[in-house]
Amino acid sequence: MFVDEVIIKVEAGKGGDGCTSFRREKYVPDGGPDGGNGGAGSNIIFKVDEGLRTLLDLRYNKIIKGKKGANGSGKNQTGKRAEDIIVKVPPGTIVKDLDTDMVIADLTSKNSEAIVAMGGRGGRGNRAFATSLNTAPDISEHGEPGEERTLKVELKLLADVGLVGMPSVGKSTILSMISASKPKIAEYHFTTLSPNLGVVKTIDNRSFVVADLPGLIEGASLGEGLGDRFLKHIERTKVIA
Ligand SMILES: Nc1nc2c(ncn2[C@@H]2O[C@H](COP(=O)(O)OP(=O)(O)OP(=O)(O)O)[C@@H](O)[C@H]2O)c(=O)[nH]1
Ligand SMILES: [Mg+2]
Repeated sequence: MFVDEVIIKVEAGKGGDGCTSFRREKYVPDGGPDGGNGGAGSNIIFKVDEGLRTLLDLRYNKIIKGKKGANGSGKNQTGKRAEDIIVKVPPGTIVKDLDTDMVIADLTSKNSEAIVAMGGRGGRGNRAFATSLNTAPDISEHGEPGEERTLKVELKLLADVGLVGMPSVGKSTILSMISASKPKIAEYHFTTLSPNLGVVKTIDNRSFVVADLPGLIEGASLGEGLGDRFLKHIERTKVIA
């Protein structure tokens, strides 16, 4: 199934708590503060996977949560930072903050990635609070909460050429002739319900991507036929045919 718009919640990990601890050594009655800082919580990262073509996987995942960083401990040990959560998305994915409509990331190129929610900073341990006036602080911080956001994730296919036309004019047929793609072809209208992509190889060994779209009819902008929402996929093509 082709899914090109998903609303999803992301909650990055909370930072680990700082630690309150004092050095204990034989023959040293008053050891100094040695509580370590907490580790950072997981970032949530979206990363392009060239093998993906739809946002389908995200659809079953209404909420993505990061892990908490480890707490600091005595002997000035900093807690381990939590591993980042990597979410794979298809090339052409645009991530917006649902509340502000601001674009957080536009993931077009191979291997591009973006942090969509930042993990919380670890809290400071008591060692970090030591000053010349207070050499034995018994305070430490909690870790900060991770960033929480509701995202609108959209996919705009990255094709070089988009095939646009009335139903049953042979758009899918053309794609099947010039590329290895095998779209459904039939004599009834609206055979194609979601975009098909095909890679066309030229004689001089270059290639380009063609998108075959559903049929467009008069009144599509008012919702006739399959509507015109799928036209967003040709916003970025170089050629519309
Ligand atoms: N006679 C003739 N028939 C064709 C030609 N190209 C395609 N067809 C036939 O026209 C019908 C529709 O072709 P499709 O490729 O499915 O058309 P489409 O534009 O993708 O249609 P939708 O996906 O429904 O919008 C099929 O039965 C094809 O076999 C052509 O050049 N000549
Ligand atoms: Mg078709």
